[in-house]
Amino acid sequence: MVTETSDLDANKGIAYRHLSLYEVNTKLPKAPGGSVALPEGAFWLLVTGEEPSAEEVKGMTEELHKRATIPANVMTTIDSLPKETHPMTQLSVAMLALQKDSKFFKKYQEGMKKDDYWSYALEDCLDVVAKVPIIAAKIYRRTFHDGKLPEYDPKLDWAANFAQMLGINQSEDFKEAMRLYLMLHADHEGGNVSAHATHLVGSALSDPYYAWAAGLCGLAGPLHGLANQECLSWLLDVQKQLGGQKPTKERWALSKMLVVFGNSSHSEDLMTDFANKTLKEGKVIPGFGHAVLRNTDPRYMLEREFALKHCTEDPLFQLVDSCYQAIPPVLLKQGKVKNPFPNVDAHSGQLMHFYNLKEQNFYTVVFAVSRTLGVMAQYIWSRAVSLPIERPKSLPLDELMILAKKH
Ligand code: NMX
Ligand code: MLT
Repeated sequence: MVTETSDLDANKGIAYRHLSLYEVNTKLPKAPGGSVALPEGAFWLLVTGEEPSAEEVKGMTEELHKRATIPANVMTTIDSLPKETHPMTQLSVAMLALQKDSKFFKKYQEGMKKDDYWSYALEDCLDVVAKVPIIAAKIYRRTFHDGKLPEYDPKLDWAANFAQMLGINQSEDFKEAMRLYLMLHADHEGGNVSAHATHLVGSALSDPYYAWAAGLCGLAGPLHGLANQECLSWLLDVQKQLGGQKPTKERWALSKMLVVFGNSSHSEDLMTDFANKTLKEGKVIPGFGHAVLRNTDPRYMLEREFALKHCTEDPLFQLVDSCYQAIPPVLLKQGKVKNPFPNVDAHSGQLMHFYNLKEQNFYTVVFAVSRTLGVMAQYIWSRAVSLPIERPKSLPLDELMILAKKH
């Protein structure tokens, strides 16, 4: 596949336009007083290939504010869904409801020239990026709270406004955690399930709304975006096994020492037991392993660094930290996993939970808000360089066997 926006190295992790996530986080403009790169700056980088100035990021934020309106019929469509509908389903439905206003679709019907595809794709993609956090907040408020949606605040940046619209935590720290989260989940090259699905559907010249609705359905799978929800449930189950007792500092220190020093009493370690039990039940340990990465995910490491600054006392962070030490040896021992190390989903849930975003069913929607940046940047480029319809040849098994024998 050809993907302009980012490239995943098995050991070093994702690079946005050849900049590692650490470089992105250091070099790109921050919110006043903040220390985390603004996600709309990452979007600028992904789309243009150039590092934006503070002025350019401010311009991008303002551009998104101008487009941040949701037609009443889309809100009504969301409200017509039963509240217990999974938030990812609500988001996919909302994306299709927004499609009515696609500029790409309209222009195509009017006979748009091929050379103009990219510019109407850009229009739609900016609209989608601007609207998705409001839709996500709306889904959150109606599903888990009183349905009242806090006012949109155009004085805030894209991520901070999303954080405040969730209506659960107005602290600067939560806004900063949200900026980090949305910056680092933005893109993971073209082959991951949601980006690939978006690309595939877009290659039929379905507009960005149709394409991202397809991608969202892929992101909703437990081996992909849903893993952060699953991972937090898994961690909370471990916590429950502790008998509801708050783990003492000493307990965690001991647990880490046992692992670090390769103590043979591993099997007594709760995490190890729990991990083994999960494997015996034929399940995967969510948040560990990766189809491409062969090392700890740098997104995990950036979230860990943030947590070390902001929430080392959180029992759930201590649990995540113990898993970081305890689970790779269990997976290595099992012998079939190509990458026993944690991916980003092993940490994200803890951060959200710490800032009072505790409804796990919503976590994949937060991932989706961020990933909108990457898949939309990819869509613009796919139309700009006229990538063809994606239509791989398939073969029945017997023909493949014949081919294999020939080689
Ligand atoms: N726990 C248990 N078994 C695992 C795990 C894990 N975390 N990861 C891989 N395996 C198994 C895998 O199921 C396969 O088993 P089998 O041969 O019986 O089919 C075997 O190890 C080899 O798999 P790999 O080649 O290492 O991994 P693959 O590329 O097939 O899958 C994932 C990659 C990410 C789907 C897999 O590692 C996994 O299921 N991880 C847990 C779910 C998860 O964290 N997903 C999130 C990915 C990141 N994201 O944000 O989307
Ligand atoms: C992602 O961020 O999309 C995941 O790590 C999955 C992948 O890259 O395959």
